[in-house]
Amino acid sequence: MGLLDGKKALIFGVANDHSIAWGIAKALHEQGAWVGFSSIEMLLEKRVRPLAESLGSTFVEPCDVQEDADIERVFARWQKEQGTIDILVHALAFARREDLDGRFVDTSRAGFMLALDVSAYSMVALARAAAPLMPNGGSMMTLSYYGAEKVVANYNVMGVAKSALESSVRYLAADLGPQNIRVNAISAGPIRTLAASGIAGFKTMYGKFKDIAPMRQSITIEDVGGTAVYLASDLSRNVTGETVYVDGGFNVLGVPTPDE
Ligand code: NAD
Ligand code: 0WE
Repeated sequence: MGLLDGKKALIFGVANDHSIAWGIAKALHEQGAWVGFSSIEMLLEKRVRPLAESLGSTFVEPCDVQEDADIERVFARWQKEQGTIDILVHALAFARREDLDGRFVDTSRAGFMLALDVSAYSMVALARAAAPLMPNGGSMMTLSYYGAEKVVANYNVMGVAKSALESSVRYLAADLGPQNIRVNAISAGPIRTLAASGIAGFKTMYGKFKDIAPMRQSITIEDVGGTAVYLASDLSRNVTGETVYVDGGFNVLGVPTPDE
């Protein structure tokens, strides 16, 4: 008996077994959901297909979220093979590396547009494509980060993109609520994933996080998976438009008091 027995989930953003999307996929599957995957083509055969197969899934479809035709193809295949969707997971982001360093004021027009297109608009596009496949309602979720609301050194244009993403979640929730579709964001604390590796300042921030966050431990993809199960399941009925923090309480701190 799982919390998600009989439900079908489509998950965007698995790059490897460190991905937050993978932590969510495992958790949803553990509760009885059937899971399908979409990722950028490059990663598909080597990384994503073996992971999908380990959960008994054959739905693995490439998609660059900057391409409308790609998005259309993924949902067309899903409709043909699975019919409906119960759970949509958006766990992807991208900004130019040079924009995650130095001063935000130096962000170029092209860099700003790229970050907002991939990291925020794509949620709107996926929600619009998924909603017609949710005739009996559903749950959509995306991943955000604290840099959306407060300045985090070097997060720069990604912070602006996450602000737009969290705001988009509220507007999507208002639009889709009447169709019994809920839309929420999970704001996760720092996790060592591919997207976090080699980023200026991530390592130091990641190291300090454990000493400062109220729960005094690092955040794992399994932690995020637990909240994803809650948001995907009926336990969170009537919860929509929210940003739920999985950050060990970091965001509630004003003046942190680390241990001696
Ligand atoms: P990850 O590298 O495992 O996943 C990022 C994914 O984005 C990859 O699968 C990548 O292929 C995909 N992607 C990038 N551009 C794309 C495009 N044009 N089309 C389709 N897919 C594209 O890293 P992650 O940390 O698991 O990131 C997942 C989400 O979690 C992101 O939204 C990220 O901002 C968010 N997040 C991460 C952390 C962290 O510390 N790692 C914290 C909070 C939120
Ligand atoms: O959202 C993110 C990272 C998203 C991301 C990562 C990369 C790395 C490679 C977006 N675009 C790119 N582009 C690349 O070329 N996080 C929440 C993780 C993260 O990134 C930071 C952080 C944290 C935390 C960047 C600066 C400071 C803190």
